Amino acid sequence: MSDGILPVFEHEFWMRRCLALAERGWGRVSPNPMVGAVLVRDGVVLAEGWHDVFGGAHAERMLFEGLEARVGSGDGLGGELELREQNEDFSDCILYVSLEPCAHYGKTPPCANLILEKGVGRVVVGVLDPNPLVSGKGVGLLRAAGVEVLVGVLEDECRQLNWAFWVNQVICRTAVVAKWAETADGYMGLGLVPDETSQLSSENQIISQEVPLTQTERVLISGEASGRWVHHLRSGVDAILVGVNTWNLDRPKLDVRGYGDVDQPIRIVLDRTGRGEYTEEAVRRSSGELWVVGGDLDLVELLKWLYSEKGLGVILVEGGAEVLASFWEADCVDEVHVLRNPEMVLGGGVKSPRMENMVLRRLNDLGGDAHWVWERDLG
Ligand code: AOF
Ligand code: ZN
Repeated sequence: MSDGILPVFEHEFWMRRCLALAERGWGRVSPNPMVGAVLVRDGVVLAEGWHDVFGGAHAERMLFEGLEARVGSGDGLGGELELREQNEDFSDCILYVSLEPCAHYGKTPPCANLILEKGVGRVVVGVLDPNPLVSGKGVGLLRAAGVEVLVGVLEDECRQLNWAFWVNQVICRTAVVAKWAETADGYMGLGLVPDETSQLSSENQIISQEVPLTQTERVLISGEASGRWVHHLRSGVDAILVGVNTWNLDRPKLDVRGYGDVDQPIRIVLDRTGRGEYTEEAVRRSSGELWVVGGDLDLVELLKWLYSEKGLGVILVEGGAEVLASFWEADCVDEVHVLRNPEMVLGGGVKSPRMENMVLRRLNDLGGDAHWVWERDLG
C-alpha cells in the first residue's frame, strides 16, 4: 500500500523496524499486544518506542517520553537532539506504529490523544486494533483532527506477530500453542507403556485420561538447536500446561533456561482425578507458580476462565499425547510448532495429530530439524 508520495518499500522499511521493536515485549506484555513505533523526519529516525511491560506505557508514549528525556538530559548522548525545543513541531514527521493507536482510557491515557497533542502530521499504521474498545476509533480520531493516516502497511505481519491477542479479542479466551517433535514418518514417540490395569485404544494408541500409567517410553526426536528454541518459545508464554501423567512420569521442570533472569511461566497441571504428585521437590522444580486444574470444566470453558479471570493471554500445551488430542478435539489449538526430524523413522507408535483448519505460516531450519509453524485461520 502506498500513499502516492513515498514508495511503498520505504513505508515497509520503517514498519519492519516497528515489528522488530515490538518483539522486545515478547513474554512481557501479554495479554496486551506487542507494539513498536518509530518517528521519522526526512528519512531519519528521531525516536523509537515499544510496549515494554504489561501495565506500562504504550509504544507511542514510550517514544515521546524517550524523546523528552534525551532533550532534557544534557549528557551529550542526545547530540543534535539536545538542541530541540520542548514544544517541537512534529507536523513534518511520520509516526509509524505497528498497531492502531488506542483511543480509550485503559491503564494509560489514549495514544491517539498524545499524537494529536504532539502535532504529528502523518501516521502510518500496520493494522487496526481488534479490541472493540479501540478498533477504528484511534484512526477515526486522528483523521477527524486532520492527521493524514495510512493503514495497512505489512498488515499480515503486524497481525501475525500478535496472533494470540487476536484470539483473545475475537474468541475471548486464552490462546493455545501446541508443540511437539515428530519423526519423518509422523510419530511423536514410541507410545505409552501402560500398567496392567489400563487399556490401549487400538486405533490411535492414545490412552484414556483416567488410566494410570506406570511408564512412558521416550525417544529423543528433535535436536539440540530445537531444544534451545523451545526455551525461547516458553519465554514468550504465560503458562505451560501438561497432563497429570506427564507431570508424574516425566517430572518436567517446565521452566525457561538460557534466557537470563526471566519471570518463569506458570505451570498448569490438568489433573481431573487428583492423581498428581505435588511433593516439595516437584513444586520446586521451577520458581513458576503451580496451578492444578481439576473438575469437569470443558476445555473451552477452562480457556475462557483462564483469560477472563486469570488474565492469561497464551499458554503452551506440552503434552502428553492424550492432552494434546483433547485440545485438538475441542478445536482449541491456535498455533502449532512441529519439530520434525527428517532422518528418524520409527515405523510405529503415537501418531502426531493431523493438521486441520490450520494455515502453514513458516518453515524454518533448526539445526537440521524442520520447524513448521501452523496457525488457526482467523480470516
Ligand atoms: C497502543 N499502543 O503500544 C499498545 C496498545 O490496559 P492498557 O491501557 O495497557 O490498554 C491495553 C489495550 O491497548 C490493548 O487491549 C490494545 O487494544 C491496546 N494496546 N495500543 O496504542 C500500544 N500495546
Ligand atoms: Zn495506546
